[in-house]
Amino acid sequence: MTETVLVVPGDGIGQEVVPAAVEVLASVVDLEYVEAEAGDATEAATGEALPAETYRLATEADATLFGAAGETAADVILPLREAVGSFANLRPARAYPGVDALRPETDLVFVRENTEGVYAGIESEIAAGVTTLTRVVTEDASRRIAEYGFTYAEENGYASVTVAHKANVMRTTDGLFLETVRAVGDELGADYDEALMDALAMHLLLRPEEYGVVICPNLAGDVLSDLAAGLVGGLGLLPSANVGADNALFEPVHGTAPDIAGEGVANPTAAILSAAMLLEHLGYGEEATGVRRSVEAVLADGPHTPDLGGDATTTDVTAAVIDRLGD
Ligand code: GGG
Repeated sequence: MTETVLVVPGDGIGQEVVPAAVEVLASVVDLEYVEAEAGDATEAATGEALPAETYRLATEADATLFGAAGETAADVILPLREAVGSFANLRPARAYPGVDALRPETDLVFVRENTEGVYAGIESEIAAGVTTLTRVVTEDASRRIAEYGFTYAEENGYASVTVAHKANVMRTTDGLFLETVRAVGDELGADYDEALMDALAMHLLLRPEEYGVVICPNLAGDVLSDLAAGLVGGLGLLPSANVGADNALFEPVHGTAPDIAGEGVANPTAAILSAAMLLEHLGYGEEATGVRRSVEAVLADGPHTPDLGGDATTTDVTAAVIDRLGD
């Protein structure tokens, strides 16, 4: 049976890097693609950022490849993650030979809680000039992300696991998160450290080699992974998987990059590496490894887009990745 992949490029450079990733996918496996709309431009044209049809297609597809959303991110990405039943957002951040990195020793994977925290979407204006936000943390979601994070570290050979939190200030919500992650760690006999997320930001910058898997609440995972992108050469390099029980959505960590959108010079690496994660999810492990190796070869030898100091276009880099698949 040919698996169906829903393709949602979204806005800005999503329109450039997602077709590039699909081109790479199409050159390694035979999949069926269904394209759907979402994002700022869709809202401007139809009044809805995420049409019901796009949501439905995401629930039915075997996997979704998403690009980026700008101002409508909360109306698009959060429901799409929910459509695939995602509870974990996996964001690997590693340095590559050939890419000028602030910290070449970086090899991190953020395992980010993907359903609640301050991204639960409960905000109000309770009076003129006074706004509130409700931070949701449940034992169930904390347990689920902890089990996923510890298991991921074990299965992927990461010796270091760190639990990021701010339980000294958000005593009730992060208190429950930390207590639950501790309980799971103890049940699994896992070895792990705990770190206050603000101090962790500094330590990741100074000594990333001391860290491996970082289990974190939703907002912390979003922020710390962007920090890690800065350690390895930029957001153009970070893929991600939004993992559910049996469905998943894959997207580059970067957003729409309006400053370069439409110029044809966006780095497709993050989207292509997200496509490699999608291949793995669909059971094409060998093909996923082939795509990763090819991306690594191109990062090592070029061509490079301007964010990595080169003058290549998105099309040049994509063609080079496809060309090196046979190496
Ligand atoms: N492809 C990622 C994207 O569109 N990022 C924009 C953004 O605001 N993301 C928030 C999140 O990942 O939770």
